Amino acid sequence: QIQPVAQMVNADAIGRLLKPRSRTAHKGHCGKVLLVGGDLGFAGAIMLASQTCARSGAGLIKVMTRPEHIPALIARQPELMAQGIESVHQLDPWLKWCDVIVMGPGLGQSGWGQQIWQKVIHSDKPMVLDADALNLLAINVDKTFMPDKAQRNWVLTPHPGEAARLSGMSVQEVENNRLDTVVRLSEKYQATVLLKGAGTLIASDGLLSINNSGNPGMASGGMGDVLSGLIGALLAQGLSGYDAVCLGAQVHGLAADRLAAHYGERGLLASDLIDVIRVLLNPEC
Ligand code: NPW
Ligand code: AMP
Ligand code: MG
Repeated sequence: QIQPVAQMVNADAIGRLLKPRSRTAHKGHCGKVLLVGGDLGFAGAIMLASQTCARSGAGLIKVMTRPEHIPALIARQPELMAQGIESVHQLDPWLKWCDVIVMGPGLGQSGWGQQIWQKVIHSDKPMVLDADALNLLAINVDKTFMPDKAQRNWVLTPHPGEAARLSGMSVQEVENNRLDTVVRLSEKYQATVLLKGAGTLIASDGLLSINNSGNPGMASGGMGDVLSGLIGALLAQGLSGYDAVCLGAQVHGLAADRLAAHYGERGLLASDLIDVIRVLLNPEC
């Protein structure tokens, strides 16, 4: 099979894909995002995704997580509408309300996470699936659930470990066949797929890109959670899955590159990226 030729994503994508807001914009026009995740022990993952989503320009953000995390979440970012999930039925009105869903950061794979996953995965809204939402997809997809083609406005953002679970290969096999893996996953799930790591690859319906930004300072916990919130915000602002993922990967890596240039790679934290992402998404400043 002939592989498509990979295009390079570069910083030109920012000005090309992000248009200035209309003078009459209001919060309802800038995208409503529902973020779901954060099992016990993983509050930070859903916080990072939600905060990044807010700083990346989404108009309204609803975060649904473990009830225990709500006070910390609101204390850190009061603009978020945060609610604890005690019953999956609480998700119903918000699944209708939102324009875009981000599911997975810190979701876990316990009964709590599994029940939520089973509910949310049937939504027909554009959806970023990351972290445990991918692990649960890998477990469930062949047995119980495969969405209709028409529903597949999905973005999958696996690291090589998650890609290995999704494809039934070892991590080493994924790393030795990165290009082939990302294309196959995109075909298998009829989705836009971003395969993380140095030289992040993005595949979608015959399109293939490689991202040139980012550095080894990003090898620290929470970086992927920031990326999922960023991509969710870009989707909510009207970008296609492929554009949102290419732009998101570029900006995510560029933010890390700017910080590494000032402070070095060692000790770079995912939360450091958030304010820099905001600056990069406003190139007129
Ligand atoms: P190895 O053996 O280490 O080389 P998991 P996770 C492999 C949440 N988080 N290249 C790795 O391989 C997430 O959102 C919460 C190659 C190992 O086999 C998830 O919900 C945080 N291999 C949950 O934790 C901050 C790679 O994959 C496996 C690879 C679990 O997510 C952290 C490890 O991956 C985290 O985001 C790479 N680049 N990356 C918080 N503050 O709340 C990974 N592997 O088992 O999917 O664990 O990614 O930490
Ligand atoms: P996750 O493993 O989900 O936390 O995601 C890690 C994020 O950091 C992904 O976007 C990776 O592409 C990025 N990343 C990690 N290590 C590197 C590296 N050495 N070079 C470039 N990007 C990296
Ligand atoms: Mg991750």
